[in-house]
Amino acid sequence: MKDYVELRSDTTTHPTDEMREAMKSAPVGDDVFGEDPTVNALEELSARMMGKQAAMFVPSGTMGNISSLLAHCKRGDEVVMESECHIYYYEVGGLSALGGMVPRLVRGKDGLMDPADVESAIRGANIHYAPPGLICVENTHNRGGGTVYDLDRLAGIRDVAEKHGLPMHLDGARIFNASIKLGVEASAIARYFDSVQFCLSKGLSAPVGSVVAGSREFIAKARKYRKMLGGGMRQAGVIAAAGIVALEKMVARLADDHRNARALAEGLAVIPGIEVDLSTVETNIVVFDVSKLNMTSDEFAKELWSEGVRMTTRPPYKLRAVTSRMFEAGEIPLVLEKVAKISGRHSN
Ligand code: TLP
Repeated sequence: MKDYVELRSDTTTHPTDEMREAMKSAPVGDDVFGEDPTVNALEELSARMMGKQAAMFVPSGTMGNISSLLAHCKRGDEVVMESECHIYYYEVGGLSALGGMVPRLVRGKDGLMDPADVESAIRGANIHYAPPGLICVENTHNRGGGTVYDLDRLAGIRDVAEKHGLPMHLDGARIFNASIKLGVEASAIARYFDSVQFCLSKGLSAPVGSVVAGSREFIAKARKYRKMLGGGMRQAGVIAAAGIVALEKMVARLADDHRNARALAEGLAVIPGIEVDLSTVETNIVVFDVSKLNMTSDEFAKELWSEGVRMTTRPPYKLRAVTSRMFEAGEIPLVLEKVAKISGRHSN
């Protein structure tokens, strides 16, 4: 019996029994010497699934993104990205603090950038300007509400990148949610990018880890930065083993999370005082607004917590619920009941 309903993040997923078994028996070696057979197997599998030449296992999505940015850009380069993307919003300013890069922000619609806006953000050779070095895209877009770029839009951004001779990096922390939503392989999304970072530790349920994929030359460069950042791991096969199970066994089930998110969002949308933009609920993230109840997100989340339901806040007035293996369809009525109870308490 669970003590509470977990909707804070898909990062809370525990490893499956099969992952724990695989971790127990994984052959290992020193990965800094390139000698861990399980890490090597995970990297080969990842490269294949992304349609790239090579891949690198990293401890976190944040390290995957910063190693990639460092490998693409030099100090003073401008990086074009969406104004609420994770790299800008939640990665401690690493691109500027560690890499001397300048974010050039493009406002998207629910996190999705228009190719024309990306093009307008790329600045020319004027002596005053920081030179553009990279275009970053986040798919699915976390703060946008798990929204998905369709392939035409990605192709449009790729055309812009090619016209201006810029590489493209994908923060594909949830690329498999996007691929399930679009009904395509992850490689069909990754093909528009020079580098891709994706997380094993979110909906795919591995306990730790992300992967960066790209050309052999790019990955060799990124490995150097991973080492600089302290991410050179040793017998990492014990965690990579769970990553292999994640990729082989856990992708298709993300559709369950999407179904649960949709049902949850539709239920929330009819509760008085709760506002949900159902058009953004494409994958496993539901964002809703409580401002009509004259409550802040922190106040609402605190009451919800004491009712046994955990969500994260999007201050000042929004909350985020993320569905994952830690949440079951059978819990939806309970969540709706608790939200309705708080809404009833604060409606007048
Ligand atoms: N996102 C986490 C928090 O950091 C907000 C979450 O709960 O959603 N890119 C994207 C799009 C992400 O959503 C995240 C994690 C990362 C990168 C970073 O991954 P980690 O947490 O492994 O460094």
